[in-house]
Amino acid sequence: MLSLRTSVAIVGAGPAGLMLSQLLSRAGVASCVLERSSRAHVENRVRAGVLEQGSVDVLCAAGVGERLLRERLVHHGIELRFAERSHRIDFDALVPGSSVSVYGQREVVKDLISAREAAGAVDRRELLFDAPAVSIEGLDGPTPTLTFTVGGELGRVEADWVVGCDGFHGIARRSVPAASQQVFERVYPFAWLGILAKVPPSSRELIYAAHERGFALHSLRSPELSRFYLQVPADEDLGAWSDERIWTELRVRLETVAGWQLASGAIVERGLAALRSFVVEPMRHGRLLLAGDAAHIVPATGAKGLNLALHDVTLASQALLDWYGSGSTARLDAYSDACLHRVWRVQQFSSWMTSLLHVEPGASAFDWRVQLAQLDYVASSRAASTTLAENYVGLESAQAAAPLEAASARTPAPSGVARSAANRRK
Ligand code: RFL
Ligand code: PHB
Repeated sequence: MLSLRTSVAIVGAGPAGLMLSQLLSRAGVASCVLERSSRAHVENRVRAGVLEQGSVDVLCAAGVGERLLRERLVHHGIELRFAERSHRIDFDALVPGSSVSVYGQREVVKDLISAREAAGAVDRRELLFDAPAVSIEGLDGPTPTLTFTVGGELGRVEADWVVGCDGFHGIARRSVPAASQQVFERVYPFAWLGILAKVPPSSRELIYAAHERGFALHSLRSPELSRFYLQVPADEDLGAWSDERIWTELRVRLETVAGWQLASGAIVERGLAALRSFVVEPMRHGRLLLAGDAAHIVPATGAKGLNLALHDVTLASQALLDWYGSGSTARLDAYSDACLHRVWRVQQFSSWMTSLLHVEPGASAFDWRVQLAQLDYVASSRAASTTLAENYVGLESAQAAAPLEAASARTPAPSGVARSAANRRK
């Protein structure tokens, strides 16, 4: 049996787990990350694409921003397309100075793994791939223990703290008795078929299109790579979608504005993703913290999951560093509430964006007219456009960009990050 001892044992090397280990390591706290899949698998998963400025800032502060700042595409707006109309949500005009960055989650993960590797984490067995955690014990005592397998061998890690960053299907959340958790969930009756295509984007900004046949999204990855999504039924068979059928359906839903044409190209990756809203409360149990998709899922329409995961681990690292620095448990005690405050705000925005843009199966002609009226309101009212813009760019960005004279009238910042920054200034 392989026996390891560390300060913080982290389950999962997605963006949450990797970022937490990076933040702890830069502050001199040791961690051990166990990842079920291979490094190649983790580095090649195609997922999120949109980073809030707050996420860019934390990645830069963690020393992994160099390639991000060089290669990201900075976007100052998105396009809403519906009823043969196109409407731009102009972030700059609505939330002065705000923007989002288009940079693939796969690149964020590669950057984090490179940084951990350069710091010697792989050589020192502080980052293990192909090492699924199989059980977590002793959460109520001072030395929780993780059991895992690697290369057919059994291993154990003893730690002071365990952080479950193992996504929706991981074991961390399940290692807590069901009676100690409250679960809130909504599963949507539709899914997304996503493709990555070798074709220059047909638009400079993301296009969110509501169409009677279902939602479509034109996103981007680079000047040569485009990302697209189509709303499909929840039980859709990917095999039923030939390349030709995908491009035809994208054209039907996106080419609704006079003169605009969609360029097609080779599809290099495709997959189906369920849409789900999920929250588990609380996000801490004794010596276990949950972070990212292990604790909450938002439907991808609002582009928020990765941003929320980075926010959680920023708070988790601050709380753990306080504990290692001064023994204070104040931020550990506040961790769950501080995360959940933002999680519920983002749940509200993401489910609102989803209902605004998708067609519910069985929706009537009346429902569709009401949906179009709501889209028309979002497009024509500055207040409604601003609501969308400030949620999309991230609430902190919106508050940071607000005029100074409004600052004193502002209610206290809702997130734990903002709160803890204020505490430090006192
Ligand atoms: P992850 O990325 O799921 O990583 C969890 C890791 O844990 C590992 N694991 C285990 N390891 C060891 N032992 C075990 N027993 C384990 N069980 C699981 C897994 O192998 C995995 O490596 O969770 P994390 O780190 O919390 O990150 C969350 C994000 O991945 C997720 O929220 C985003 O991808 C969501 N998302 C988007 N978020 C955005 O902010 N902006 C977007 O534009 C955006 N677009 C998207 C998205 C998610 C999508 N899909 C596929 C669900 C678009 C899509 C289509
Ligand atoms: C993506 O590029 O993968 C993406 C962009 C915006 C979303 C969801 C996914 O809302």
